[in-house]
Amino acid sequence: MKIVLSTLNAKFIHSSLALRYLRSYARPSFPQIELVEYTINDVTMNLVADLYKREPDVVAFSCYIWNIRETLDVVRNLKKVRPDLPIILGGPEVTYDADHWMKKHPEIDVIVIGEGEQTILELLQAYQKAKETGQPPALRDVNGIAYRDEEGIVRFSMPRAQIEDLDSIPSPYEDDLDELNNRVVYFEASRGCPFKCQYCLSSIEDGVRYFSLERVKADLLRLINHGVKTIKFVDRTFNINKKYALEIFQFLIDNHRGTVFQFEITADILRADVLDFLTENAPPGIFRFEIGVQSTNDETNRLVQRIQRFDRLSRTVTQIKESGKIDQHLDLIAGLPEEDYHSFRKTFNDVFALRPEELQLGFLKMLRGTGVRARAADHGYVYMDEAPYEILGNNVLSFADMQKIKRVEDVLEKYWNDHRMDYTLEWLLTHVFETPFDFFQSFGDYWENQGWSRIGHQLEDLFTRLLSFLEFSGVEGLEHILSLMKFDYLRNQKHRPRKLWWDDVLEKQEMQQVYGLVQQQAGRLRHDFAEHAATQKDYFKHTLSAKVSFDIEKWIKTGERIEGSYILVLYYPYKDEQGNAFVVVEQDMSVAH
Ligand code: B12
Ligand code: SF4
Repeated sequence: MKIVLSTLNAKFIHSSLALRYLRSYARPSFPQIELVEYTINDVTMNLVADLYKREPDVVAFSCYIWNIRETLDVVRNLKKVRPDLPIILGGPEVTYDADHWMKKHPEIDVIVIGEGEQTILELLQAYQKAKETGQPPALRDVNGIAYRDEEGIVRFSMPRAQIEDLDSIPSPYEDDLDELNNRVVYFEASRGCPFKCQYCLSSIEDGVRYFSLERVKADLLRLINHGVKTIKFVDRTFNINKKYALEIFQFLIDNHRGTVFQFEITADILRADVLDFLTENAPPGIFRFEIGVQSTNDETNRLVQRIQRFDRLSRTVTQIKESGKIDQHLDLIAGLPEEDYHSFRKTFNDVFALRPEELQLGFLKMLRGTGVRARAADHGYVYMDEAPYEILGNNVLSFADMQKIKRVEDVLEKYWNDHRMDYTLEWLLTHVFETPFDFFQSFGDYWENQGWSRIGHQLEDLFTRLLSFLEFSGVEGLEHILSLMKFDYLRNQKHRPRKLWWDDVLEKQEMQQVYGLVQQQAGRLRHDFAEHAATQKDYFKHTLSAKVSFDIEKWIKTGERIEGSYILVLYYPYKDEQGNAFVVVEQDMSVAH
């Protein structure tokens, strides 16, 4: 029997862990099982044609919030050309409202509810038997599904118990590793979450189950040895079991070979000894933590049953940040119960104060099966009927407020999360605007008013647009801000930039004078810079100069701001770990310092 397991990933870079489990579980009985991954950007007709060509006896799709619409398009058309083909759906998006999906979409034959490994195996056996005997498949006997009886009425079989021993599922990463080249690999060490956050699907399952450490280590080693670049652990709260987490951290520290590992952790329960261990031993750039903060409003957290100690979370995030070894990505959700615009502004500022490398601002989605969706009326929620079920407002947050917050998100992504101008932003956020949120809000509003959200941008545009906003806002000390913008622009590029976006570029004669001064300073330059400053030709090929209004070099080293007419000289090329070397000289042609 030929079986096709398929899904539409959010982007090409992603891969489906669920399908790999299903395949490894069913393959001993069904060697002719094929796994086919598409993306949601593929054209429906191409997918239908590709699936048709494979001539499957059964096809099954893995369904999530990001692909349900496109999957149903494929399913509808596939059924038209292959009315005999049994179509099975599974995954979190169809698990919690199977009745709704079955009734609305007659082309679906079966929906698998919850964990899929044992269920798909039994289903395939039922179809195999049906094929052999010419009888209809005995779906009623397969636990954990919704199906149609002979009259076409939607029925539910007995619920399926969870798999107790996760090690009984063969590894999804035993072979076929070439399929994962250039992809993010998702990895599970455990299933389930002990917490009950009411907006999250992981709150519904009970208990946490673990794969054995031997199994986890063997799988990780195989992936590392294969050269996988990024492994993302999908464990809901990786650090829930301290001993288990520590052993995996230690194993990865000993064996990482440059692979990057991402974890979702709960920062306020990360124990002090684990934290000390990580900040001392983690190799820089190898681990990355995702930390859901969502809200710092106590009443909101109480309403969604989220237990969180923000003071502890802050201490953890700060200690990790100070170690400089692990990048942190913090998440917020706008639109949670009783969090109005002002409360969200506070949440944002509380979290921004920790200066995470990345801050992601999401909007509440009313996922099928969650508590917030069941009690949506209590807080006056209105939301999209179709996936992704994003809210359009509630009793304390209007649609207009949400649009305002989206404008914050837009510039936050472009400016903070992209780290294009860290020095400039830090200055603006600490010296110029009342709070970080206010900066992102007013800049986001300006961006929208200028119509920039409808057009693309190049790197220089990010600078000229910020400058235009700052001029419009009449901020004080613009010359210093402009100096930092020039510095950020020049220091972040691997190659000597061709385009300069400011007006006061140096004249040729000025540049020659600066060259003379830099040359005299050879002793305090990085050695490759000093070497290239030896001849004028090399020097001009490898440097770029800009006028600045204070001695940025001294300011970075000592925090002292000495104002005057200075020239900043950036040296290219960029050196990994060290970036671009630079020096500042005084424009009256005596050397700064
Ligand atoms: C990886 C991931 C992503 C990736 C997508 C990867 C991809 N392939 O394209 C990215 C980062 C893009 C992503 C984004 C989002 N995600 Co996400 N994501 C996950 C995550 C962390 C892992 C999924 C996974 O592999 N799990 C492990 C597998 C083994 O478990 P499983 O998927 O549940 O599969 C089992 C069963 O469901 C079943 N099963 C699954 N498929 C099938 C198919 C068949 C045929 C059968 C029989 C059974 C079956 O069997 C499997 C094995 O037992 C989960 C959380 C989690 N830990 O599961 C959230 C999760 C899937 N995401 C979720 C959400 C809400 C989002 C976002 C909307 C978040 C946001 N930004 O607001 C976005 C959507 C983006 C968009 N474009 O719209 C929700 C799911 C909502 C839903 N109904 O689908 C989850 C569950 C998080 C949560 N706890 O609430 N996500
Ligand atoms: S949000 Fe995180 S901690 Fe809360 S239930 Fe979901 S996975 Fe668990």
